[in-house]
Amino acid sequence: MSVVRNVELRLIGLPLVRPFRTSFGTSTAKECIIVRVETDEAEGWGECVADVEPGYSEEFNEGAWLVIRDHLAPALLRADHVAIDDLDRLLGHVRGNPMAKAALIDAVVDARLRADGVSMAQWLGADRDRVACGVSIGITDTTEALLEQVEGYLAEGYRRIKLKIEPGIDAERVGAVRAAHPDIALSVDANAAYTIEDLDVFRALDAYDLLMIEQPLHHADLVRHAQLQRLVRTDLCLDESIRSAADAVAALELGSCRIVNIKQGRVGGIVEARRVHDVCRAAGVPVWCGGMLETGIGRAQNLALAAMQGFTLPGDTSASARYFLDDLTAPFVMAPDGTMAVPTGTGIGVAPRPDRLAETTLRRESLGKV
Ligand code: OSB
Ligand code: MG
Repeated sequence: MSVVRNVELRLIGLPLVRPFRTSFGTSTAKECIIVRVETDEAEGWGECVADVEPGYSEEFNEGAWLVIRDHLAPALLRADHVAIDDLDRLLGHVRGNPMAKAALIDAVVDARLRADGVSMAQWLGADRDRVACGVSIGITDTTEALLEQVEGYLAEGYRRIKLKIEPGIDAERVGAVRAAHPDIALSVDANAAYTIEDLDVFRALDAYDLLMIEQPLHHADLVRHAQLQRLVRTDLCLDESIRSAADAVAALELGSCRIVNIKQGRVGGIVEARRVHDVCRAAGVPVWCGGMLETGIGRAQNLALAAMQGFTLPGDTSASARYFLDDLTAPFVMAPDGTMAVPTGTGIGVAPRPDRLAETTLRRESLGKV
């Protein structure tokens, strides 16, 4: 148990090495909220995975900033003491907003673990010290440009290639990549851009021996996903649809997917992410660690999570260099065999480099004990 003395919010901006285009928009820079929590015992860091626009989910940076500043952080700053097991209760008066909650919860957990001298992977009971890495490739203007990126990432050692698709840029593109690379682990991610009316596209994708089709339909439509899963051979994987362990229970009971993408930031933090993992593992459903183009802070958390037993597929846990020329933390490097080391230091094992944090900070606000 500890006392939360200060919560500092920073909006930071980092240029991306290349634009990232999905079915819901294009990003040229990473802009996110970094939370620093100071307790009487230690400091902790968290990253909010929301973006500038509410395109992936309803959450977005400006909204998340207000929710954390005016509704979530005050609840922790008012409390006499805060333990990890208290977090759900202390923050439960705020509905939804899992990304905002995750940033704060992860920072508190990080501080707790640093004070206890335990790494996040240890705390999660993760036994792996390296994880297998995949890479997510944005929609490109041409098939040639896509093939070039695929070549480059394969040469670096990535163990799974995920292609973003959208209506009109799908089966043919995927077919071209599959023809060039008959044996690679390949998947696609639609970010909810299709409807059940697009069955022809999914039937066409069935021919390319994909590892999975990620989030084909609207996030709230578990029933249609179950219908689609019965109509295609390829495993469906849910990302946007799974915002809690309860969502995972519903999706698995309905048969809406056979694989789950776990993003701690999307489900409300590392504590809930662990519950999603446990639900899937008990059901024998493979999971993998998704990503939201995180800086080194979120990346460290993702690597600890991905080291858990149920994570049997390569994650979107790519190297810092895939996103940034100069990360917020020391760079995360992938070995030529396509694996990355799980941080071993206490808590998430990394912290922002003070100079890099200072030069990327766009706005800052400090909230003291009330
Ligand atoms: O749907 O998995 C997604 C990035 C931003 C928003 C949503 C998604 C993604 C990715 C990139 O696919 C994953 C990563 O490399 O961090
Ligand atoms: Mg996705």
